[in-house]
This record gives sequence, C-alpha cells and structure tokens, in this order.
Amino acid sequence: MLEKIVVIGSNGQIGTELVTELRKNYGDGNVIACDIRRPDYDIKNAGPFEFINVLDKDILNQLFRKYKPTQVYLLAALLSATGEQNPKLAWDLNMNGLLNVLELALEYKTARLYWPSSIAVFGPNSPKDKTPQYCIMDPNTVYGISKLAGERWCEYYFQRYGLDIRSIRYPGLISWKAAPGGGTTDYAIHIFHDALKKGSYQSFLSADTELPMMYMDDAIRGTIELMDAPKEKINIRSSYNLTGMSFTPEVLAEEIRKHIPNFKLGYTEYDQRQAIAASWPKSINDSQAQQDWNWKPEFNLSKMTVDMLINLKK
Ligand code: AKB
Repeated sequence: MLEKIVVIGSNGQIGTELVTELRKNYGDGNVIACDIRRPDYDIKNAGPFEFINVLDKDILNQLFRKYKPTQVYLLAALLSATGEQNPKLAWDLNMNGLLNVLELALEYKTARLYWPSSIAVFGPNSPKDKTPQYCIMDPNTVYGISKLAGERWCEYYFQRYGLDIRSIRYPGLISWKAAPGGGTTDYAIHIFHDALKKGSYQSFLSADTELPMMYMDDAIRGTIELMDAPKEKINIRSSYNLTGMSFTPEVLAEEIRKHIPNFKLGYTEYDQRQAIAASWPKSINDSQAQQDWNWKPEFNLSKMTVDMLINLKK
C-alpha cells in the first residue's frame, strides 16, 4: 500500500528527526510535515509542508481531505515545565488537539495513528523504581493529567471504534539536532551544550534526582518499530512504558568528565521543575514492549554521551 504520512508538530524535538527518518523510509513526497510555525531547517525544502493549528478543526479537516493520510503522527503538545506556566493552554492543546485528530482519523479512515504519552502520567504515589506498566497513576502536573486522560481516550477509540492507535510513554529524550521544548528533563541536553561552551553547567535539578531517559536515535527507531509492528502484536492501546537508561545530574556529569576532565557541575536556586521531577519515576519497567514488539535500546549512558559530544562539537 502506498503510505501517505502526516506529522503534526513536525518542528519540535521529536518531529524534526522523525520526519527525516520517515522520508528516508517512505519517500520525501509521501511525508507531510505540519506545524503552526515555519520550519527553520531543511524539512520544508525536502518535502511537503503545511501550516496547521491542531485546534483549528476546519484547517485540520482540509489537511485530512487533501492528503487522506494512511498514517498520522500527532506530536503537537505543551510539555511539563511550559504546561505549568499556562495550564489552561496546555490542557486545551494536549486534549482538544488529540480529540480533533481522533475524530478525523476515524472519519477519513486513517489506518494507523501515533500519539506520544510520557512518564509524566505517573505521580507521587506511583512506584519509583522500575515503575510497571500498570500501577497507581496520580499525576500532579497539567501535562501529566492531559497525557493520562489522552491515554484513556486512545484506548477508548481503539475499543469502541477499532481505530489502530499506538503510543509510547517517552522518558526524557536526549538529542542534539533540535532544541528541547520546555520539559523537566531538558537539563540533560543543556548540560552538554554548556560543557562544551563553558566547561560548566548550573543544573536546575538536584544532584541525586534520578530520571528515566532515552537517546533520540532509540526513540525514533522505537516509534517507527511500534508503528510497523503487526496489529495483533500490540496488546497495549493506552501507551507503552519505554526506557533507555536512568541517571542523576551527578552521574551524567561524571560521564561527561571522562571526555572533559575539568567539567564543573553546580546547582541553581530551587526551581519548580524539581518538584515535577520528584513526582516522576526514577526508572521504568518496559518488559511489555520488549515482549510485544521486541523493543531493545541501543544507547546506554556512555554511548549516548560519546555521540552527543561528537555531534555537538561539529
Ligand atoms: C518533559 O520533561 O516534560 C518531557 C517528558 C518526560 O515527557 N521530556
């Protein structure tokens, strides 16, 4: 079948790399990048680009009518830290954006829909270590609440209407190509930039704040592997737990010092993101993804650190 793939939120940290990879696999002309902002990189020149506000149902409808996509990736969202600055906008974008796309995917018979969830669906009473797929979930950020509600909508659309929707609960994503978009885990990217530029970094998370993380190469590969997996293998229609590694700022700094021996890590005054991080898991159990669609990360802390430093130096 000839695939027509629409990526909504193509300018973000994930979208930038996902569009490039999908275009390699399916051909430039078959992957339509869409965002509310003009792309400032070569996505626009490589293939089709459409300005889309996911909250504008008419524009969204025109997009579906024009391309009749076989696959849709909905990535447009406000993340945890920016979400806390504007809770109503975060709820509106994260929730109504999803509901608009779910409705249109059904109407235009989109074969497969991808929507990202996050470790933010867990909360202070969720188990912290090796957090399982199913457990107490009491998120206390608007981002986490919207992601948990979104997961329930996704499962509802699968069970009630048979919509083939697939999802991953991303941990913090570490990448060098595009800037991160206002998350709590962004320190793990800023630290590399500052290590190379200044030889030091002031972390807004405390030394012992352990969080689950993943290198972007693994996240993109995992996302496409999940979308390519046979339907009968997908047993989770809310969202799959997934992880690559877990570390604290101090452990990451130690790893960076293997390459930049004089690197210094300091800490800022208390930051609201500390409370968000404290409510999240330290590590994730992703055995269900391993079982169902053979998930396996390729990047651990040392391999990721080498790759980040090589690419950022360029
Ligand atoms: C954030 O920090 O908000 C995101 C996430 C874990 O979903 N990176």
